[in-house]
Amino acid sequence: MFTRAIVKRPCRNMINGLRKDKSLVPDYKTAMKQHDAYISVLEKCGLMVDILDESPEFPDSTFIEDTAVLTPCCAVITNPGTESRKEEAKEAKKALSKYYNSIYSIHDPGTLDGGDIMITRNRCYIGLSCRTNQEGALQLKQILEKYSIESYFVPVKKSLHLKTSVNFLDHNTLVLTAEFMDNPLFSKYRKIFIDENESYAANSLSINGKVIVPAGFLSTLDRINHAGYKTLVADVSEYRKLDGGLSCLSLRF
Ligand code: CIR
Repeated sequence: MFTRAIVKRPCRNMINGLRKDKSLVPDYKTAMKQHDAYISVLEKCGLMVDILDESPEFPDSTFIEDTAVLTPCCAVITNPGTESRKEEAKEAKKALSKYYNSIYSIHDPGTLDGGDIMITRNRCYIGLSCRTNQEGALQLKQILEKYSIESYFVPVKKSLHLKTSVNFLDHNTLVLTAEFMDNPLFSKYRKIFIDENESYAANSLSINGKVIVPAGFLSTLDRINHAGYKTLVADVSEYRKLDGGLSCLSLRF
């Protein structure tokens, strides 16, 4: 069970955020409305939400998931794998020190983004991506070993992050795209396959028995409902323009 979440307000400077497709420009006002609605959905899942103020100097800082990895036993502050985002992690440390006694950090030459970390009941899958390198993954593995959490490294070739394309729901189930469908590391899970044209919805977010699905992906919504989950929908179209999904907008613990 999760009881809390931390989110961070987007800033007007989000239009300068990192993204693959520079022709897509988020609308700040719409993004703010979507952020309010996202917070309400987290509250509907039973979470108390801390809201951090915007940081205009960091256009991508609303994607707070990338700055920390949270487990019931400890928090790990990341070392984001892109220069413009490194400083964001400092604020995460401050915000989490209220709630965690054991806080670790990933250090250079290791880099790691929270979007590459998928935690199931007692396992941690670490995506080796353009943001998370082998050294960062090894540092996290060593920290989590102290808490009997086993780590598995997953090469990520097509997606920005691991959780762009695979996410853990309760009941031993993954939602995933073709990129990971046949990966032997995931063979023991029940799988909900996400079609290529809805691949963005592989970043659906499971919280306390409910699954939040991004708005506009009806086939995925149907499949998750059919698999027996209660679903909620949140529109995050403006964050999608910056290659961010539902999970990146919060830290949950
Ligand atoms: C970035 O490229 O870092 C941001 N524009 C998007 C980060 C998305 N984060 C995530 O998927 N965990």
